[in-house]
Amino acid sequence: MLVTVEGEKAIAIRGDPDHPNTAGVLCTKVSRYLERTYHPERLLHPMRRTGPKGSGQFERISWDQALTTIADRLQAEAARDPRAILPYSYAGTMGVVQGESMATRFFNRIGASKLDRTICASAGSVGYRYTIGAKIGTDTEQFENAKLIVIWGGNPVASNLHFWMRAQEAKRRGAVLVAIDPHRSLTAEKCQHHIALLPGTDSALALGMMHVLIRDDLLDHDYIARYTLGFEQLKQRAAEWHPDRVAQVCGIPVDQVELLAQLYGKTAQQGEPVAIRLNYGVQRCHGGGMAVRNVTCLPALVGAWRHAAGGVLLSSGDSFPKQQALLERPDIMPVDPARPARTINMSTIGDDLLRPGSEAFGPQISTVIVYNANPVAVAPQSAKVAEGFAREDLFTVVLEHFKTDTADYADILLPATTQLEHVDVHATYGHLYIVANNAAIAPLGESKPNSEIFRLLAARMGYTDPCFADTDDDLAAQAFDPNSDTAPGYDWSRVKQAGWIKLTMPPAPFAQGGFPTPSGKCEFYSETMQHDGLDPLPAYIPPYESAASAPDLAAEYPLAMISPPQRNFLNTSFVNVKSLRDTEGEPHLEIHPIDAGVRGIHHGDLVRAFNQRGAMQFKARVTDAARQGLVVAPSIWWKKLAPDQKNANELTNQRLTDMGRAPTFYDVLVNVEKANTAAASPD
Ligand SMILES: Nc1nc2c(c(=O)[nH]1)N[C@H]1C(S)=C(S)[C@@H](COP(=O)(O)OP(=O)(O)OC[C@H]3O[C@@H](n4cnc5c(=O)[nH]c(N)nc54)[C@H](O)[C@@H]3O)O[C@H]1N2
Ligand SMILES: Nc1nc2c(c(=O)[nH]1)N[C@H]1C(S)=C(S)[C@@H](COP(=O)(O)OP(=O)(O)OC[C@H]3O[C@@H](n4cnc5c(=O)[nH]c(N)nc54)[C@H](O)[C@@H]3O)O[C@H]1N2
Ligand SMILES: [Mo]
Repeated sequence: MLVTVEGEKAIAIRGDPDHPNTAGVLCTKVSRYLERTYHPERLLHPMRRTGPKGSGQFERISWDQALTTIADRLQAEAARDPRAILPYSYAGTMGVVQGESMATRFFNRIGASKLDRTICASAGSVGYRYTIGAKIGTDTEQFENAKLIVIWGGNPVASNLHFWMRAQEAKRRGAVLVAIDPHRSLTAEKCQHHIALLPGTDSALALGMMHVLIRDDLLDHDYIARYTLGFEQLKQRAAEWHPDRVAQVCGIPVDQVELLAQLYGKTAQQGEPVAIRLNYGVQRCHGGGMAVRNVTCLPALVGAWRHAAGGVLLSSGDSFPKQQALLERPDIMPVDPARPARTINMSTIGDDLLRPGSEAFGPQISTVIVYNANPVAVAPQSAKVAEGFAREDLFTVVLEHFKTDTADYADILLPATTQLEHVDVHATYGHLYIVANNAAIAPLGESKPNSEIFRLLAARMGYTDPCFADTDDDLAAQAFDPNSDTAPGYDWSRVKQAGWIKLTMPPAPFAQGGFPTPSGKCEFYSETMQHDGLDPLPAYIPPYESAASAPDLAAEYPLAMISPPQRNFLNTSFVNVKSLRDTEGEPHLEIHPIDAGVRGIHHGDLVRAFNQRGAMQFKARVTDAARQGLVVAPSIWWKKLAPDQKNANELTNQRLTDMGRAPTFYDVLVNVEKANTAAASPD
C-alpha cells in the first residue's frame, strides 16, 4: 500500500502498482483503511471500566495507571499459578512484530497458559501436511497459465481478490473455471461450472473423482509410481465411491461428479496444467481435515505437479522461513514440574472460561489479555463466550482500535496503533512475498503498538531479559532465517527499503517429487495418520449435524447454515466503518424459494433462525443462490450493530474437527421461521 501524507495526516491510500502480486489493486475494505484509521470512535487513550461488564462504559486513565493496574494483577496471579493467565489473539494484524513476538515472549516469561491458535486454518494445515508434507503449493502468479482451475471452498471475489485477478486472466486465455461451493457465491456466479454440494461433503466428492480417474485410466502412471505412496490401497478405497453414492452423499446430480472428474483428468492428460485453489470453506465441518487431505491427493494422480501452473494451493505459509523460536522465545518459560505447561484451545474459549479449576484442567482462567482478536463476536457458540467474559471474577485486558463486542467486557482497555502507525513485517499465506510495513504517520492519540505495550508491561513486571529490549526493527530483523533456501541473505534493512522481496522457490516445487513427508512422496497412505489414530487412507467423515449422523436433530432443524465472510468486512474488522456497513445493509439470511415457501417466508421478511444453542433474527433474502436445504448468513457482524445484538455465532457450536482441533463453524443445523411468530415461542 502506498500512503500519501500531508503534514501529519494520511490523505490517500492506494495499492502499489509495482507489486507483482497485487498490481496496485486494493480490495474494497482495505481501500477504506483511512476512514477506519481516522474513525471518530478510534480508541485514543487507556480506559478503565466503570459500568457492568459488557456495558461498554469506561473512563479515561493514564498509561501509568493502566500499566500499574495490569502488572499488579498479573504479579498476584503469577505468584498463585501463572497458568490462570491466558493470552487471546489471532488475525487483527497478521504481522510478525505486532503478532506473536514480543507478546508471546511476555506470556512465555510469565509461564501463562499457551493459546492453541486453531480458529481459522489448523484442520486443513494438518490434512495438507499429512499428504504432501508442508503448506507449500502452486505460486498464485502461475494460475493465469492454468487451463482448468477448480476453486474449491473459496470465494476469492470477496476474500482473495488478488488470486481472482489471476483466475480471471486464465479465463480470458481460455481456461475453464469450476466452483465447488454449496452457495452460488460471487465467485461461483462467474465460473463456467458450479457444483453446489451439501456442506461438509467435499471428501466424498474427491473420492468420487478418484474413482472415475482410476476407472477411466485418466492417470499419470509414471508420476504415481515414482512420487506417491499407497496407490494400490487408494485404488481399493476409491472403488467404494461409485459416482452414484457420491451424488447421493453430496446432494448433487451424478453427471456433475462425472463432469468434474473428466474435465480434471482429460485436461491433465492433454498435457495442460490443472490447478486447484483449495480454501477454508471445506475445513469448517467435522471432517474438514480429511476433506483437505482428499483434495490434496488429486494432483499427484494426474501428474499436475509437473507444471508450474498445476497442483494445488491451500496456503503458502510454510514457504516462509520464519524463525518462530527466536521471535517467541519458549526457552524463557519457567519450568515447574508441579505445574506442567497448559494449552487452551481458542475455539472452545466459551466452555473454557466457564470451566472451574480441577486436577485435569488446571487452574480456572482468571485473567485474559486480548490483542488482535474479537472473541466475543468470532468464536463459536457466542452466548457461552459472552457469559464467560461476563464473569465478575475474571480480569480482562483488551488492546484494540475500537470498542468492539469484546472490548465492552474489558476491565482495562488499551489503545493500539493501526498498520499506518507502526512497523511490521509480513509473511503471507496466499503469495510468496515478504512484505515490509513501514509507519506512515505517528500513532494517533496515546495509542501504542502491541509490541511496545508488552515491552512496557515486561518492564513493570521487573523482567530484565535482554529480549525485552529488542526494538520493532530488531524483531523484524529476526523474523526470517537468512541461511534458508527461500530467503537467502534476508536483511530487514533492505526489505524495509524495497518494500518487499519474493521468496526463491522453484517454479514447480514437486515436479520431481521431493515432498517433505516422511517417505518423501505424496502419501495416499499415511502411516503418520494411522499412528495418530486416524484412517490412513482418504475417507469420508459426515458432518456432526446432518441427516446422516444426527437424524433426530435434522428432523427438528432441517436446514444447514453456513456463515462465510462478506465482501465488505474482514472478519469483524471494518464492520463499524459506516460506508462499508451501509453497503452490506443489515444481517441477512439467504434461503431457497422452496424452503422459504413452505415456511411462508417472503423476500425481505424478518425471520428467526434457531437451534438448540440459540436464536437470531435476519432479513430474509429469498434466492436460489442458496441451494435447497441450505441457508447462508454472510458474516461476521458486530453483535452490537445488529438489531437483536447477535451474530451468526449465536448458532454455531464448539465441536472440533477430525484433525487440527479446529472449529466447525459451517457444521450447523437450524430451522427458520417468520420472526413475528417468534414472540410466542419459548426462547
Ligand atoms: N472480504 C473478506 N475477505 C477475507 C476475509 C473476510 O472476512 N472478508 N477473511 C479472511 C480470512 S481470515 C480467511 S480464513 C479467508 C476465508 O476465505 P475463503 O477461503 O474464501 O473461505 P470461506 O469464506 O470460509 O468460504 C468460502 C466459500 O466456501 C463455501 N463453503 C462453505 N462451506 C463449504 C463446504 O462445506 N464445502 C465447500 N466446498 N464450500 C463451502 C462458502 O459458501 C464460501 O463461498 O478470507 C480472508 N479474506
Ligand atoms: N461464524 C463465523 N465465525 C468465524 C468465521 C466465519 O467464517 N464464520 N471465520 C473465522 C476465521 S477464518 C477467523 S480468522 C476468525 C477471525 O477472528 P479475529 O482474529 O478475532 O479477527 P477480527 O474479527 O477481524 O478481529 C480482530 C481485531 O483486532 C483488532 N486489531 C487489528 N489490528 C490490530 C493491532 O495491530 N493491534 C491490536 N491490539 N488490535 C488490532 C481489530 O480492530 C479487530 O477488532 O474468525 C472466525 N470466526
Ligand atoms: Mo481466517
